[in-house]
Order: sequence, then structure tokens, then C-alpha cells
Amino acid sequence: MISRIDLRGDALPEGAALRDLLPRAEFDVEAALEKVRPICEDVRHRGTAALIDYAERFDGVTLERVRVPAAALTAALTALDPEVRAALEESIRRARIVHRAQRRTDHTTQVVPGGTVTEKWVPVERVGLYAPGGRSVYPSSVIMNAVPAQEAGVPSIALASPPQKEHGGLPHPTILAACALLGVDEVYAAGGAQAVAMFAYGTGECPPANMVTGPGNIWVAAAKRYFTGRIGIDTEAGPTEIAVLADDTADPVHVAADLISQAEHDPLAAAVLVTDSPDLADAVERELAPQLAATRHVDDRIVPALSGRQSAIVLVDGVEEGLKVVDAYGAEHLEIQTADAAAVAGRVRNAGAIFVGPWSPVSLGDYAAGSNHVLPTGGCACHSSGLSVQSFLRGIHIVDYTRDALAEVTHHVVTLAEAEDLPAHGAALKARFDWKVPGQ
Ligand code: HSO
Ligand code: ZN
Repeated sequence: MISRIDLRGDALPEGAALRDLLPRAEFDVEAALEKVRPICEDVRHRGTAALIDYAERFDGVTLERVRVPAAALTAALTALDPEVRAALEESIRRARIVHRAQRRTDHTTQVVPGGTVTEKWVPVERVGLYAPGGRSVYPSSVIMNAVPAQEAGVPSIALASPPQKEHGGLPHPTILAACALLGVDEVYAAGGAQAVAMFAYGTGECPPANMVTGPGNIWVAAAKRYFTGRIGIDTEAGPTEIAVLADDTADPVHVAADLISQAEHDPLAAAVLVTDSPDLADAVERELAPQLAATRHVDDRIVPALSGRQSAIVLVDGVEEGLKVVDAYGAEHLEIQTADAAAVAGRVRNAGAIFVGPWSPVSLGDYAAGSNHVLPTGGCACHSSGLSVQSFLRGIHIVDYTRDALAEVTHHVVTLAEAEDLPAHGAALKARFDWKVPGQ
């Protein structure tokens, strides 16, 4: 069901050459851009009327307004299963603990006597969060987006989620209940690219936002790409990925369960096991069938995900080589199931989040570790981080020099300005001192 890539024997290639040997899902955001452009421009020109038309066309619902009434949020919370409520509350509590600790404080550095640079962290003014609907109704993702934005101090937070036919054109009730628990009361029944456009351009009902975050399908990713430069975005979330680096100390039952757990998201989800133990590889493969027999979403998602070209068992000579492989892959989620897992984890350079040892599975991080589950996919972990308080803050440098401190550095500024053929830059400093415009 899952293919094997045998990298044992020869020395591993470096960097991109190694990455090319590893599996990865195709996720052609560029191709989706063409379809998304007219939708976004339609929302720009027709606003709410366009959103209502797309709700009819894509979601099969007739909306009178896109903004969800406050009473619907309260009703969803009242109707919420008490156990689900308790679990969401615990997830929120843990996420708050971690994200509150991320908040950076403003810092003033004295560069020279009389010359300071202060770095001041200012939250983004208004943020639009996106929560998918359809196959992926994830109230946990509402938490993972809203908590860092709130802890960053974002004053205006709105959320969009697709209208659901079976819920009278409102977003899914668990999404609404999660919003109510989090205190996010500005909610819109809008999905896909049109929801991102609503936030980017604003409509009669919804003021424009400075930033849009949150996972979504390829249309949402394409719309984020379309608006990059106009608004801030987190990463363009692709299909979810789990990589497991394991040796013969790993429990095949755990490894198989964890691979299946992320394969459950999407037929394009990736599950990659990197191991130096052929015995473990065999045992994990043997474990798949009985575990699949005991779960749901098998034929539509898990089997296509595990047997797709994006998933594999990669055999390596040792944990050292395994580290090279997982670094080249840069997984969204990486589990380390080896002897001395913490030390091995400490050496990983590229991963969205790392899960150490047998008692820290990815599913814990998805819901209740306190960590964030909006993470870079598609190898973007090599240059980007997951969502955090930092994602919603801008660091503004405040430069404050005295006359003497400026005088002391003027000759250097003038020299560099001349070297760049920008004499007016130098003149802006010289004009402040005992200097006359030549010829006057
Ligand atoms: N594993 C997904 C997040 C998620 N899992 C939501 C369950 N619900 C991407 O990190
Ligand atoms: Zn998950």
C-alpha cells in the first residue's frame, strides 16, 4: 500500500538532489490562480451581491446577508455537546499558555551614546481568519488562528467559513460555537477564494482586513497568492504532511497509527516514514491493514494518501542519514521515534513542528499540546514558521539620535551616499550642521 524508497548503500546526495528523491504531493496553486482571479475581481466590484451569488453557485445556499447574526453564535454554543465544549476549552487554555509566552517585548538598544534604536511590536489592525468547511470542519483550526491573533493584541478579528446547506446557510455550528468560546463575534458565511477577496477588498458588510490567515483548499491558497503584496498572509497551506524518523526502538503500532492519522485528512496528504530498520518498516506495513479496518475515511482518503506518490517508507543506513533525509524533506510535522529522541530532535534543522518520543504524537499537537497546528507545508518549513503571535505583529524600528550622535557619524553617511551616487542623502545630514549649499 505504501511504496519504498531505498537510499541505503551509497552516500546520500546533498540538498536539492536529495529532496528530488523524496516524495511530495503536487499542489499546483499557479494553475488555480487563473480561475480565482475573476472571482476576486467580481467580489471587488459587486461586494456582498457577488458573495451571495457564489454561495448559491458553490455552496447551494440562498443567503440574504453574509454576516452571521450574533444570535446564531449564541445558539450554536448553547447546543454544543458539553464534552466537545470542555475539550475546546482545554485546547484554548493550553494554546493561550503557549502563545501568551511568545509575546515579544519592545526593546531599546543604545547603539552609541545619544543614539538609540527601539524595536516596537505593533499588532496588525484587522485580521480575517479563514476556517474551511465541507470535508474539513475544524473548530481546532479556529482556535489555532484566533488565539495567536488575540494574544498579539489584534484589535479587530473577523472569521469566514463556508455556508453549509444542511445548516440553513450558516457556517458549521461547531465553527460558530468555537468562535463564541473564543469571543470572535464578527463571522461571515463565505468560503473559498471569494472569502479571501471579501477580506482583501472589503464589502459593504465587511470592512477590509490587513491580513488573512488560516488553512483552506487550493482556491483559498490561490486567492492568498493573488493578494500577496496587497494584504499579509500566513503560508499557502497545502495538503498536510507527517514524517516519522524512527529506529528499531520505535513501536510499529504507534508509527502506523500516526501515519494513518494525518493520511485521514486528504487523499493528497503525505505520510513518510524514514527508518534505518527494515524490520520496523515491515512491521509498520503489517500494522496498516488491521488499523485501517478499525477506522473511517479509508477508501476516500487514507488509502489514496498512503498509496499516493507523496507517501513512502524511506530506508536509510542510520539515524545520521535519516536526519539528512528529514532535513531535506522539511516536513510540516516531524515525529522522532528513536533512541535518545530529544537529542536527535535537537539536531533537526527543517520542520514545521517536531514531536519528540513515543508520547508526543502529532494528534496531540493538532488539538491539545498548546502548540500551533497551522504549519508550513510543501517544504516551506525550510524558510517559514508556523502561525504564532509573531505572525500578527510588526516590528517597527524607532530611531532617535541626538545632535552630537548624528554629527559623529555624518562623515560615514556622506561617504556611503557618494559611493551610491546619492549626494542628496549626504546633504540631508550636512544641512543640519555648519554647511552651506555650494555657490550660495
Ligand atoms: N493536522 C492538521 C490540523 C488538524 N488536525 C485539524 C486535526 N484537525 C494540519 O496541521
Ligand atoms: Zn491533523
